[in-house]
Amino acid sequence: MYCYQCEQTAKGSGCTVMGVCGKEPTAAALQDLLAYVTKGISMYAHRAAALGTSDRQVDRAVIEFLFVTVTNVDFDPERLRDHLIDAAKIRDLAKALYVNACAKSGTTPDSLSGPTTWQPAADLPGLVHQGEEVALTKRQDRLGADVAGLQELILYGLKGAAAYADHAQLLGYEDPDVYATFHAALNFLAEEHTDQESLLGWVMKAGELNLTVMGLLDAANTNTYGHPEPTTVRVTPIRGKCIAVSGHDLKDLDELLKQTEGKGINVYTHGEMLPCHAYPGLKKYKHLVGNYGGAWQDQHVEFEQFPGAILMTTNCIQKPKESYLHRIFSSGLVAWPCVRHIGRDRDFTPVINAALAEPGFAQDAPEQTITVGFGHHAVLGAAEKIVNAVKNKQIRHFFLVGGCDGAKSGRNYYTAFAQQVPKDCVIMTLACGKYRFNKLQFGAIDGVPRLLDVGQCNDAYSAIKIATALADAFQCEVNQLPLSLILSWYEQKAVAILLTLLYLGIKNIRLGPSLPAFITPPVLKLLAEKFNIAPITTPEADLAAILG
Ligand code: FSO
Ligand code: SF4
Repeated sequence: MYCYQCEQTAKGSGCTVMGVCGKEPTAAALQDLLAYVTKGISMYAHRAAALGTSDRQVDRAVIEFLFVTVTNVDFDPERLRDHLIDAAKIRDLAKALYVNACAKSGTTPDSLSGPTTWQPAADLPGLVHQGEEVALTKRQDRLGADVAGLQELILYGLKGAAAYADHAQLLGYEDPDVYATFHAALNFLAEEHTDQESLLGWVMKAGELNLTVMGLLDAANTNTYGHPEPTTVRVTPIRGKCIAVSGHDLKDLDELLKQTEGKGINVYTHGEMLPCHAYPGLKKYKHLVGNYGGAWQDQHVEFEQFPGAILMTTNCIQKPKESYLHRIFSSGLVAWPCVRHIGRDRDFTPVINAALAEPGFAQDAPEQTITVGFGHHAVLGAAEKIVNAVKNKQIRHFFLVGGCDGAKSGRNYYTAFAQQVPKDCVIMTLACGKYRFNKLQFGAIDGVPRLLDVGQCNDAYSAIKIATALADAFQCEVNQLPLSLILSWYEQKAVAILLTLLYLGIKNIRLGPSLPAFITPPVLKLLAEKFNIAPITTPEADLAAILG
């Protein structure tokens, strides 16, 4: 196997024997094959779209197949095999769509090769072999590391955007143009273009696509559950039976809350579910009692100690320990061998029964709370106050300290950075990286909290809206605002967000804890020249450089 798509990749260069995330070579090969075949589906769908026809089943499947291959989503060879069998059927559907559209328009279908001609092997070892044949290393040998790295940069951006598109789709929000752009991008990758200019062009287009997708998801979330509002969340347990819900899927949480109502079970958010407490449509449930634990990488310890059932709705799942294997469940596209899966009907009865069979928390812990819910609607509602505070020099600078968390020790940087931000500066944060400092006390500046939790990683859209509105208020460019972005990345959703920021022309981003292995030195040089993107150094040096 060879995989370098996430930040924790082995030795900072690539996982070869086994994924640091727990991905085994079998699953890695099947994921490589799924990504390859998905490109083939899009080759047909892209051509069909050019002739004015599309198929929602094809569109949605492409999004799902990409999401399946995101880090920490699907580790189960059996489930991956099922996806591949589906992929062959979807590919045939896409082909028929294209051939029929050609017949209608009187054109001759292109004769396509590569991933369009794939036929699934009869068994799992055969599929694994097919996956090995299309491994990234083969492309690196054929096209060189720089070109392959740029292709992967685009692919990872698409994977991240697909995760967000899938969440929006689950709430009924779709956009045919978005699907068409996914197909066009995957077709571009399938055709293996090698010229740097067109590759960089698609890097930017992937960022633009993700911006549209995040906007769609923002509309989906806020139209379905209302605009997040500043909300106090309990972060210590209370007595009683319990379920912890992790991941990013609001609909799963909503359905679980409906099904647990009146059952004497307290529901806790975990990880990226924390911002859900701020949505009127979710906070209305009295038994959504609080947030449990920290970021995803602490789950081995925290899930072991949690005296109830656990539901993983999206990434990031880690190999469950024996001690809680009987009470952890997956839903959506998440899969781990031996972990019980909740189907598309969202019948959470097994989760509820597992929670009732566990002891629950024996007593209330002393109450501690934090405040969440500073999405664009809430922050822009206070825009005048914020703008005045800047004009009066009460607020000197804004920092967006956000992104993913992870296990690397270098991630302490983000805690130290937040702690060292001067008292006349405001910190906005989002995604799971915030657990490094979101329980510290930051106080307020004239009623404006110094720590504003904007939401999940997908709520980077909110941060962009806030920055753009501030730039409008000050009649300047976003790059001229007293705003600095200090980002932490882990998986491909963070890559998608980074590409969106680059597409928007945002400069001077500081990125850590390490730089992506798939960005080769020549490409990094290019990005550094164009966007002045730089690795984090030390909180002291970075703060001094930013604030002068
Ligand atoms: Fe974190 Fe995991 Fe939200 Fe990621 S839980 S690391 S960027 O999947 O998605 O921030
Ligand atoms: Fe390694 Fe990350 Fe790939 Fe997992 S997803 S195999 S940790 S590079």
